[in-house]
This record gives sequence, structure tokens and C-alpha cells, in this order.
Amino acid sequence: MEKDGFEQLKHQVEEWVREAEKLVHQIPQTQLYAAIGVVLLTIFFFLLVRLFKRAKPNTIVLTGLSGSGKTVIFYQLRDGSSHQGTVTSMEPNEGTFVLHSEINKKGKIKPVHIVDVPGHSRLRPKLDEFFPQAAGIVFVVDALEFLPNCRAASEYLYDILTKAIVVRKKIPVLILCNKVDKVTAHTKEFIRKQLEKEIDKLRASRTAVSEADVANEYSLGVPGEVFAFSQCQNKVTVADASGLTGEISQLEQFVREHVKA
Ligand SMILES: Nc1nc2c(ncn2[C@@H]2O[C@H](COP(=O)(O)OP(=O)(O)OP(=O)(O)O)[C@@H](O)[C@H]2O)c(=O)[nH]1
Ligand SMILES: [Mg+2]
Repeated sequence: MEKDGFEQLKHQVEEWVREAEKLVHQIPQTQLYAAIGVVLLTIFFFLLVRLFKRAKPNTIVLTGLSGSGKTVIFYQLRDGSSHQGTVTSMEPNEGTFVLHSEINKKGKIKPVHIVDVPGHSRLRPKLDEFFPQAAGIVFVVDALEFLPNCRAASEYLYDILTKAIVVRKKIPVLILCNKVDKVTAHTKEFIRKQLEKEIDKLRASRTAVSEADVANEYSLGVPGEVFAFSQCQNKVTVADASGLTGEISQLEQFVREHVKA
């Protein structure tokens, strides 16, 4: 009985296949190829769209001198607390998460990949691993101990701003003046001006020294003019924050401007 049913089904299917073959033969060849072409093109188009969607970077890189407060800020973004008692980091700290401040928001929110690269000079080359996927770079500055570190911070920032990948991809940079919870912290305007002054000096000395090996290093600013961040091809902005007390709204704004929710 069951076998009969199977035979019947087989016949039916064979019948359908024959019908389909007849139909296909009735369609002019050119039309058939055109139809197949359209289907293949559509599939290709959708694959392409997916590929591009996925390639959109969602990494925000936290950099800056050791002790500027990157790790505290990382935890503030992730957990909404500072994890008091952090020590000098020896490894990059990374995570993909929905910002703590957005946890209670309705709807699907895109997580952000945040990387905190320690300021220790041995670990700085790690930046090159993360820059290709960077949607934005946050350069954290200690606004409290700014003056003694101004030169070192400017050198580090100079290196970042002249990196080929940063210039070519026009990766936006946010200079984040941290620790403004203390009254003695310098203002972001003061810090911006000092950094510009120091970078202006560096620019003169460095181009004089390394004229020969500037091949993959981009030069900064406009020749003959005093350096200002507004001359950079990528957008460079300043903001302030306190990782310790959780005043990081300007940073969160920067993150969401460049990694869409
Ligand atoms: N007052 C004040 N202190 C802060 C703030 N943020 C960080 N600190 C202190 O600064 C010190 C360094 O902070 P970290 O977050 O460890 O610094 P880091 O940039 O990660 O340093 P490395 O890992 O060495 O590169 C710690 O003692 C923090 O408590 C802040 O907003 N205000
Ligand atoms: Mg750290």
C-alpha cells in the first residue's frame, strides 16, 4: 500500500518535471538567459550590500599616556563605574558591548567595540593592529598633570596624527581632557592651544631630521603656517571628562556619532 503511494508520487513528480521541461523549451533562449542573469545579479547585489554593511568599522580606540585614565574610562563606558584601584595596564583591554548609559534604551542598539591600549611605550605598536578597524580615536590627556606631560603627550599625538592609515581613512580624533572633577584641572581650550604649540615645534624639528624616510609618514598642517588642529585632514575635536565621577557624556556623544546605534 505504502509502495503504491510512493509510485504514484514518483509518477506525479516525473509528470511535473516533464511539464516544466516543456515550458522551459517554449521560452525563447534569450529570455531564459536574461531571467537567469537578473536572478544572479540580484543575488550578487545583496551579497555586496551585506559585505559593505559588515565592513563598517565599529571600533573606538582609547589611547594616551600612561596614567591619563583610559582604563577608568573604559570601565565607565562598560559598567558605569570606575573600578577604583586600576593599575598600569600591561595588555590592551577590549570588549564589545552596548554602552552602560544605553542599556535601558528601547529597541535594538548596536554594540561598540572599545579598545584601551596602554600608554607604555612597549605597547604602543599595538595601535597599528586596531587602527584599520577604527571608527574613531580617543586621545586621553591628564588635565591635572598636564604641563609636565605636555611634550610627551604631543609627541604621542603627533605620531598618531601622521600615521598613514589615520590620514588616508580620515579617522576622527577626540582629544579628551580627563580628570576635570578636580578644580586644578586645566581647561580643554588651554590644553588644545598648548598641544598645538608643541606640535608646531615638533613639526619643524621632525621634518628637518627625517626628510628621507617620510615615505609612509604624512606631514602635518600647512607649510608656513602655525599649526592648528583645524588644518588636519581628519576631524580633530576636544572635549572634557571625568572618568572617576562618570562625566563622560561628550565622549559617549563622540562614540555614537561614529558608531551608529
Ligand atoms: N581625579 C581623577 N583621577 C582619575 C580620573 N581618571 C583616572 N584617574 C586616576 O588616574 C590614575 C590612572 O588611571 P588609569 O585608568 O589606570 O590610567 P591609564 O590611562 O589606563 O594608564 P595605563 O594603563 O598605564 O596606560 C588612577 O589612579 C585613576 O584613579 C578622573 O577622572 N579624575
Ligand atoms: Mg590602563
